[in-house]
Amino acid sequence: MKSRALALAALATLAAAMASPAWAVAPAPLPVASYQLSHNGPDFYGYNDPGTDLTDGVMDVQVGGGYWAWSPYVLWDGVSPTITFDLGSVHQVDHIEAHFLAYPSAAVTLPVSASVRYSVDGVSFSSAQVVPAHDGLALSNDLPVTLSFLTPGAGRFVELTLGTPGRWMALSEVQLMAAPVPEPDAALLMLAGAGVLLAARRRKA
Ligand SMILES: [Ca+2]
Repeated sequence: MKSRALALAALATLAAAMASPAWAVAPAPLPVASYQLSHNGPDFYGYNDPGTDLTDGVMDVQVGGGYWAWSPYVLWDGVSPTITFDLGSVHQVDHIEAHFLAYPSAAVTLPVSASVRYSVDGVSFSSAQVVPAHDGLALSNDLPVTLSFLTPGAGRFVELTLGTPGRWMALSEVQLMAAPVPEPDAALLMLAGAGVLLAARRRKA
């Protein structure tokens, strides 16, 4: 009796979830095969990038002011770097999330703009979508800041250019977020699974 009540409760929850118009897969980061930098960071204190810093999942680390503690970040001083990501195959990108650290007393702030272009073949790129990076955000020292750039497009290659604030920028991770897609198949599969479970419990009882 108890298991039947549980199964019915599970079915009711499923039905409620399916009735919701928001039944869709939340945007998730697309796996990046590799990326290239137009400018790598300075080659001291780990300010540069061995080639994996921006996609290794390590982000929003606080540094406590120690030079070596900045090594999860790629730092640029007075340049506007272009980062070209290779997704391995063509994907639809909804928006881009870039994880920075602010440290205003050390002249580490945020980019003033982001410019994004897409390409299928890595040769011919779409025209640039330029967005302001932030809107007068109040910064404090050792503050992780995630900036979200709404620059949707499709391509295998995604080129992101960060407009320099004039001095330092510190970037730990870039996430290319997939466009959300409805997945009715997953809901049907779950419902079928619940039905099988309910039938099995009925046979047992
Ligand atoms: Ca990282």
